[in-house]
Amino acid sequence: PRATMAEQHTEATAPLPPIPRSIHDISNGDHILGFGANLAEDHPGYKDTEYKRRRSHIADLAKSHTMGEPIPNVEYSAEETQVWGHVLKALSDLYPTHACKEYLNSYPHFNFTPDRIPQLQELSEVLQRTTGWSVRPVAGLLHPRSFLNGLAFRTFHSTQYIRHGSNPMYTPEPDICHEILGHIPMLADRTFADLAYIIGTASLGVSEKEIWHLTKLYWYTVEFGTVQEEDGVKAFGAGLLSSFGELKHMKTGTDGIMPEFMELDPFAKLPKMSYKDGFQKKYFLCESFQDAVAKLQAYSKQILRPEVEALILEAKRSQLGKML
Ligand code: NLE
Ligand code: FE2
Repeated sequence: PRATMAEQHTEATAPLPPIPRSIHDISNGDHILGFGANLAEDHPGYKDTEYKRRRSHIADLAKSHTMGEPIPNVEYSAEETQVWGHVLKALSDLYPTHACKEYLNSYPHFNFTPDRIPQLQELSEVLQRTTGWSVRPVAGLLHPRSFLNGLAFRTFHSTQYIRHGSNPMYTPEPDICHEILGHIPMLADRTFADLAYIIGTASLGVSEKEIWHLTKLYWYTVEFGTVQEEDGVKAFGAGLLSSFGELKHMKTGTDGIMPEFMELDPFAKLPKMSYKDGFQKKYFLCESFQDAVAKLQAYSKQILRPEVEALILEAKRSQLGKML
């Protein structure tokens, strides 16, 4: 629906928010949208007091972290490690046929094993060496503006707790399995990392309405994107790559019903995202990452604030300076 005159008026006159200049201008603890330790009634861990205690301990660890310091280690229990091992084993059977080339290419760098949950600090170090990205721990689902803004500073906000053991093949919220198996290997790929960076820079200092559209673009690419390869549709979105149930659903459907695939048009109105009601009904299918990057860049050009453009140039120059 089109905005009413009153809404258009507010949108046009509301002052735009300040532009963060560094990752230190973005908080990882002030804007948690839930999924911290306060679990909703329909969460599988709602009645599990031990699970809730763990979540709040791990959330506190994340809040205690200062950017630039090493990320606190989490001593995962045997039970938690078992959940990870279970998820990893199930997914690694699907990856060769369901994951995109870039994922399969990066995956071996990480040496994931079922008997140990990797620590964010070591993963962040691998990313710094490959694409220059960093991981920052976060207590729960961050406000979209803070989260997207982080991408502009090549920083990925990551949860550290693990999903409840009662449903390891699908969880509606991000958890350590989702971050590590879904996002980390993709962020080690240059073109994909660029795609996330473009969404990030586009989000700096823009209106709420624009943040909402960018969140959807992020959702349909970084979280649930698919790409056409010679031998079929493959997943590159982290929400697919970390869920055995949804990854299978993408390829073969559920109860005889196949999901829909649509071409990505960043300028079009994007479908509603499903958060809690299970698998996505529509996936965006990209020709290639390069193509997706070009499309997102064209969109970003339209909304990028001039101050941000200057900031990007400055960042590029100082990077070049470091390399020379
Ligand atoms: N559904 C995903 C999983 O089970 O790993 C998590 C998605 C988070 C946006
Ligand atoms: Fe995610």
